[in-house]
Amino acid sequence: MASETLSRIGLAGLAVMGQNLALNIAEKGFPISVYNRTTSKVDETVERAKKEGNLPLRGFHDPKSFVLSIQKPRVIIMLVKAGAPVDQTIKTLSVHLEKGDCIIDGGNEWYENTERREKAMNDLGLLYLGMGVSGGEEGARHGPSLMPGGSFEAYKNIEDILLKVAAQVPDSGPCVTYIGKGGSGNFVKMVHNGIEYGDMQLIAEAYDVLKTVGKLSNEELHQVFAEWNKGELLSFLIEITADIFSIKDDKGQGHLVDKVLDKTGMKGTGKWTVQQAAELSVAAPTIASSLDSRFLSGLKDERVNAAKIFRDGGLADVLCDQVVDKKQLIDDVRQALYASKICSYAQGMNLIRAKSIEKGWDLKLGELARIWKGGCIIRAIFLDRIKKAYDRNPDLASLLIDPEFAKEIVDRQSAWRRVVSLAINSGISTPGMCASLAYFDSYRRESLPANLVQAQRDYFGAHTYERIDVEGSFHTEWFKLAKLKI
Ligand code: 2AM
Repeated sequence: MASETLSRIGLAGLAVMGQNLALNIAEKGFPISVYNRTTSKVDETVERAKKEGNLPLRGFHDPKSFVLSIQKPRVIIMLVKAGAPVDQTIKTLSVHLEKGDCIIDGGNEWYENTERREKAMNDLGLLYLGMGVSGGEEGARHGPSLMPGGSFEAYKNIEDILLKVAAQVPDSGPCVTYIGKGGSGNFVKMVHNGIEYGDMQLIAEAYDVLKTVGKLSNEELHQVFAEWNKGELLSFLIEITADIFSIKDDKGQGHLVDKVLDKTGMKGTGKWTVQQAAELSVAAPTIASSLDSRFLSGLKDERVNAAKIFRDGGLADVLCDQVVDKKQLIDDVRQALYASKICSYAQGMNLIRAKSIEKGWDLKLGELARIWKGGCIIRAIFLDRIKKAYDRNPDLASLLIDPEFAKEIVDRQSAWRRVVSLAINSGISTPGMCASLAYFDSYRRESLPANLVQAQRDYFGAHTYERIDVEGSFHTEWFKLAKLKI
């Protein structure tokens, strides 16, 4: 095949994300070959490429001709289900690849799988990248946020493509950067998803307080969120939330949101984030509370039963019948949401930093905030502030103590406490907002009651303790002393 007829890049795996990313790459002027195990999806993609402007995309039904249609060094992006399908696809493709060629996994893969595969590929003389892709269908088609990690050489081979296909943010550039070595791209994407869980939970709590305590209608909620989307909370998630409140039910009366079953699904990256937080001994209570909330949401039948038991037992929803000043409540909830969000991002960023230190990845937290400003689900104006905080001080121990964020929290803390207190007194759970506030209240205190826990540990387990006034490690026979006193 003459080199001018070869494609610049290949993409295997043509489900929603794969199809859209392939069309995006083709639209940016990079001839692309595509392949999928089930060939009907190949034909579907070729049809779409024709319809969407005769884009330079060619489909292949067999892996060999697919691989051979790509110019060397070959680069193939793979967007198949994480886990075993990735291994199977690598096997299918790699037999036709040659030294210096590269496979990029664009799925939500566990970072250690990427590291294992990178090693195995290296042994064959092949390069490997694990690339987080965020932005859903729309992002993949028109500009996602890309988080590539692994072989730097492989990254350099396709940097020109990635810079063009990624979301473009004015004054901030394309939403892609080389993340770091090994599985760092997947890890960062995983934490991004954990942060996304936190954001969605906090927004849901704001909705619950406004709806259940403030008695706001869906029309009012639509207006409130649309208004919030003009200020400090401006973000994709607030925008889509405003939209959701405006949609009428197509199968009956009222709004569709009220007909959606209150059970949240999940695919695993949030759980991984919380597991990693525990592994690394990093507190991430807001993200953990969002995961717990999804678990509890899944217990619909149990909750229906429990609601009946407590209603029959006399605990009715009367708690929610407090009279509140709507305007004040809306303003307070906005501030509580913003302050809670700062704490959630502080947790996510510290988790990434802890992993970066453990693995020697040398990740740049400010750069991550920058590439999340567009394309991805957590895109928000607020990320610019995070980037600036790390620009001011790359070694910032926590976003909470950046002078600007510290001031923002202090300015909002009265409203934040009012909302959380009101929710607690009304019997409305706000686990994310409460977790964020408790995180802040623990972090900002010079002294915690941990002295007592350490004393207990020394009492029953001789675990020793340190003193505030004398260096060293101490043990006390607490039991004997207590008995002597009697
Ligand atoms: P399919 O269309 O042939 O099912 C998301 O499910 C994507 O992963 C689809 O493109 C799907 O291909 C692909 N996929 C899932 N399991 C796979 C496997 N074992 N081998 C190759 N591709 C697979």
